[in-house]
Amino acid sequence: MEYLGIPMERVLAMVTDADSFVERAQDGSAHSPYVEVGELRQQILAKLTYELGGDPNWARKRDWFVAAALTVRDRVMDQWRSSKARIAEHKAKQVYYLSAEFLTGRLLSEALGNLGLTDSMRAALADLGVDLEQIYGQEADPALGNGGLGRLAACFMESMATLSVPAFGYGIRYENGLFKQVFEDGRQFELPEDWLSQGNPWEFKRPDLSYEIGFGGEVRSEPGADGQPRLVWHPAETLHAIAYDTPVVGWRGEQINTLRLWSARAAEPLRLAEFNRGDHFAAHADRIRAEVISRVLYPGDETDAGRELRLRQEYFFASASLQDLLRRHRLLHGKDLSTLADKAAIQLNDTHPAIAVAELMRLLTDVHGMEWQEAWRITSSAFSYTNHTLLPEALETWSVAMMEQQLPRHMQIIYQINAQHLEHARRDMDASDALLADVSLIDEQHGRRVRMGHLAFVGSHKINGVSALHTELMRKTVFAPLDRVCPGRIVNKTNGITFRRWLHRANPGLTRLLVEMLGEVVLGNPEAMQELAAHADDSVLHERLFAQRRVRKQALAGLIADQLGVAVDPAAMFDVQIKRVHEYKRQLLNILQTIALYQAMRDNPLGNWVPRVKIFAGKAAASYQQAKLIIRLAHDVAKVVNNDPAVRGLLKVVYLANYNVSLAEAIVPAADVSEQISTAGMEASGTGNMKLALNGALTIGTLDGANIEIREHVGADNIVIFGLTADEVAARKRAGLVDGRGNIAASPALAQVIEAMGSGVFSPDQPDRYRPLVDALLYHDVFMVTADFDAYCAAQARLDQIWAKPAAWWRMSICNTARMGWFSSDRTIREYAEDIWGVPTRPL
Ligand code: 26V
Repeated sequence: MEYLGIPMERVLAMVTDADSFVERAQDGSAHSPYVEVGELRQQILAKLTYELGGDPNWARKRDWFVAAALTVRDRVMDQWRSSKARIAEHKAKQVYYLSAEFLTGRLLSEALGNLGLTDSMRAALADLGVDLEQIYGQEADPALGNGGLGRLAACFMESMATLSVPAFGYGIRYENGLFKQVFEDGRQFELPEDWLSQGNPWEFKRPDLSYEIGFGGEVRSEPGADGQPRLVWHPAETLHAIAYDTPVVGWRGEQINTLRLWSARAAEPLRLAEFNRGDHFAAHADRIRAEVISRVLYPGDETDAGRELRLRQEYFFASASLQDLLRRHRLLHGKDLSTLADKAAIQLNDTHPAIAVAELMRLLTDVHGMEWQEAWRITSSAFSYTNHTLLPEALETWSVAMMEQQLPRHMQIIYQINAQHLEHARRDMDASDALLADVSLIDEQHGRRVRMGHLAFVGSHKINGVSALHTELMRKTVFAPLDRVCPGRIVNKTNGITFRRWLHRANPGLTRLLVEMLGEVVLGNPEAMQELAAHADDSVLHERLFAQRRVRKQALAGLIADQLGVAVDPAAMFDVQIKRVHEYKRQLLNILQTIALYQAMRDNPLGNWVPRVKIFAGKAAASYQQAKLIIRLAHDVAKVVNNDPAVRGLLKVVYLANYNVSLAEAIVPAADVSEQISTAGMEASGTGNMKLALNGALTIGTLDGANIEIREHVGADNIVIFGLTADEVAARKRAGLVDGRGNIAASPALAQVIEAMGSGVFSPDQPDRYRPLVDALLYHDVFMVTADFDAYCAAQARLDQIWAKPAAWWRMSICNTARMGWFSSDRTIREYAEDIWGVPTRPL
């Protein structure tokens, strides 16, 4: 086999192990963490022997992983302490990032990479007969998030440390993260995830950092110290939040921040009276009720079940985090809380921590005796809120009845906030009754519910969307009424990703090439990658990029073979859609096009088809039946297509199980095509789109979320855009144009696809299996799948044409990598720091 006339062996030989290259470049920096390999080896052995009670002759890979992690952790400790000391000394303003989800991914390679220790660690382990790459695989990938929102929080934590922004991440230490996904006959099943079962070498339990969290009970009017009556909350139930800290290592390890996750503990370990009576269940009932709060991550279900537990989770971590940051404030800046907003910027990652607005008011007024107006000034200056979705089902509301029952004092405070907010709207902004109903914190239409997005909005000085389009839609739709009565608060902060994880570590080969061609400057300043575009037509560069990609595709092909037993050709186009499964993300559109391609191949078996592998990965919420059916369809189509000799292996479909950060790290550098095909107006931003484009995949996408800004940066010639715009989608929905039958009748290809699906071609054992999907397409196609189908197929054909001309393909790929620098989360964090938080960042 050859490429551009060069034998494949030579092409592959151009690829060298590049980790070390990147790191040697890092070692040249001001902070040189060069460490004797021998010293590391000694420390690893000491950890293995004295901390794990192991024996180097018998140690398992897991033991070596833990020993290596503990060794790295020791090196982090001094920097961590000095980071904390620096903050105390400078009395610096701090960022508190409150998020129900942090999808950190594995930490060993990140810590090693950011400390510049990968090479030394590899050598030290090699001396001990251990392979570092295999050790990486021993680390559990903490699935403490559902998807984009959680991963964004992790990228932000890394960028804040890198830019020396003093920050705490506050969240929940779920004992069971997002479910583990397995397939049986193409059906998704959920198994409990168990990331802590073998221990977690990165975390420090802080039993000294424990706060009381109350629930329920009543509010009584009692005389205060001054004899005046005051409202006092007497919770019926009290439990404890205990801190577990994980260091967050920034690039080159200068600033170490803290991810502080809360775990719930019962106030009393057991009720002795019940135990002695022999009722062992009752003896433990309180403990179970308390500790279930940090037991499991909600998988974003739309079910009602467990709503109360979800509210308890949200209040639990919001309250613990605020009590903790107030304690820090008093410790560092004295008892005067009037300066709180000068020293603390509190970011609400979506509405999950929004109850914090009412909780801070309670703490400042009820507990610390501050005047209401002063407390409100501080609260609304300290908080800011990021919205991540406009989907109505994801906008949180809580029934007033449940709030009154669980958090009676907070309900009163919310009424009081609402009263002053509505008064302002009426008096100062001349709001009509209709507008007042729209901006009220209480939704009276659906049985009296508290609108948490409204609470977060009203309690914040800045509210941001996560892409230009999303922010515009926030202003025009969901938050239009609030924008009228509180104008100027909505700002845009387009998302970003940390290049350390998603380029330097996920794709060291490509990184090496970039450094070699453009210098080390690209590591600290990704905008410098722009220079690469000057080489977009360099055929030698094309060959080298091809070689890098090929290596990653071979590795992914190996993974696919191992997991699914399906052989895929690394020479084929790897066409990738990896994300949560949701109707708006339109995996179904991709599958329908796959079926159309399959049918065309069967009709013309000797056609000059571009070989393709359709690669899917992603989880559906456990209760989301339509999404689960889409997953099953992908499997059923795979079974038919992969086993049909008529397509001669030119089309393969694979669905990889249990998508998570680690799997993404394996897929992203191996992708040729990135599917970003959501119904326009529905994907707030997307961040997978950024990871894939950065690594040189060509995007096929709609004008949605950050795709629009990706197009602006990489250039319209270097991305394949198709489909209805957000305005067009909105107009169709307004006109009630959601009947797919017209679109299907107008498209012979689509009609044939739907006919096959509906008649059981892919489910001969159950011909009506896909009736719910077909019916939705025919009669209620709110996601515009049928409307966009032909345009999507034409866009896919364009990709085929480009693929046939490798020089054109690689030119486009280079322009993508070169111009994605702006999407670094360092840029995003600098914008938050400057426009929202008012904290300085260091230059890199
Ligand atoms: C909602 C719920 C509802 C209750 C149970 C748990 C749960 C968990 C998450 C959510 C909302 C998820 C919102 C989200 O992940 N949005 C994504 O945020 C990304 C980062 O800004 C963005 O790139 C994606 O476009 C957006 O879908």
